[in-house]
Amino acid sequence: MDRRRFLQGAGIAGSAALGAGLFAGSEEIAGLAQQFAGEGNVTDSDIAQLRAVGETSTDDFDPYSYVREFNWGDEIEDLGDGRKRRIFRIDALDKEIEVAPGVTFPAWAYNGQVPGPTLRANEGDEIRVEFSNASEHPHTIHFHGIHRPEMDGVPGLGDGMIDTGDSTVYEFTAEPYGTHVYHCHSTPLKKHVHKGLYGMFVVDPPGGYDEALGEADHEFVMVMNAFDTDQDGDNEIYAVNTKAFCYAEKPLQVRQDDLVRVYLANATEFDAVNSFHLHAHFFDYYDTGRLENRRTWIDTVSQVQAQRGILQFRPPHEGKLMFHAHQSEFAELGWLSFFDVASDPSIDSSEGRARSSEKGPADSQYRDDETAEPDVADDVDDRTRRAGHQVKREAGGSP
Ligand SMILES: [Cu+2]
Repeated sequence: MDRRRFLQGAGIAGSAALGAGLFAGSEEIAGLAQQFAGEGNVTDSDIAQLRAVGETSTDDFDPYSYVREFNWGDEIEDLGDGRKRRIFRIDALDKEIEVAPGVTFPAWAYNGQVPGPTLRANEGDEIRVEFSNASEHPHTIHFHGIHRPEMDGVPGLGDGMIDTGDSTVYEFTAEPYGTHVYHCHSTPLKKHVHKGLYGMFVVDPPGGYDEALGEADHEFVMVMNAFDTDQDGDNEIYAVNTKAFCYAEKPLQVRQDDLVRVYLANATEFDAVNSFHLHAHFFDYYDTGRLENRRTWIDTVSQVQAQRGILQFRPPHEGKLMFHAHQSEFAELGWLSFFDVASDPSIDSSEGRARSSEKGPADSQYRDDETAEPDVADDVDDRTRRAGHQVKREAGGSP
């Protein structure tokens, strides 16, 4: 079915004046984006043009919580040498989820959510994942990282595919550090991933990402995903974190000059590539979350399926800061969002910190100074601040 006709049929309206289905066309996006970038004076009706009609439901899954949540272990044991054993309990189940207002998708979900919970550990921690399958189909959990083959969560190795009602345990050391993903590896693979069985697995470097990259004011998890709601092998809805346009409807709150860190992954099936484009500013990117895989000062990054990395920047201006897939079609079909940058320091942006640092690197003694690269953090900090101040001076009209 034609994607736009589908969306019109689904009752998602866009800018009537522009005659588009769900969303303003790409030229209009550019025009609005320019306006947003230059003025920071976006009105509510401007924003309304850039999202689905109807309200994002948070009953089945709350993308506003998910984006800041890290699970450091459902149970944590101290191994006595500075490391922890982190025990995660994950089940798979079948669940209907809402991917846009009024549009549902029959998902298979880890712990009843798509994406699954963001698991987090320090490099060297022992990981124990207790997996049980309450779904009607056989599933696995395949973790990216270094581990023995029988812990790989693929058919034919170890316990292989876990049947309905069965369970297994995956045990491995959290290595190497980086931003990883986990997903089901049952066959047919494409279907099992597309149905929603994926999530992020963040392994901090020695000392933690804050020590390596500077103390973040916000850590956001963003999984780019898409849904084939009419089962024709092509996606109808695109998003970060499942709900089309959710962060356009309710932008992510940050403050001017805050250090924003985004853990980004691509879980999109059926399309070879997805991307993240930030408006009106540039960022540093660390592919796979590795400090040595650094690309400095870019504004667009592409990821193939399962590719992931860290984006980091400090917004220099107050106002709405747009970000979206630079595949215009994906943006029009739901993968478009905003940061709302406030200049008011009284706005509390500490929630993300409180959640992300809980049980985190601060309570770990596990360090390996030879691999720590604190210089990167200073460098990033200096450069982002310099750039911000430079832009501010230009905006103020002084030489
Ligand atoms: Cu599966």
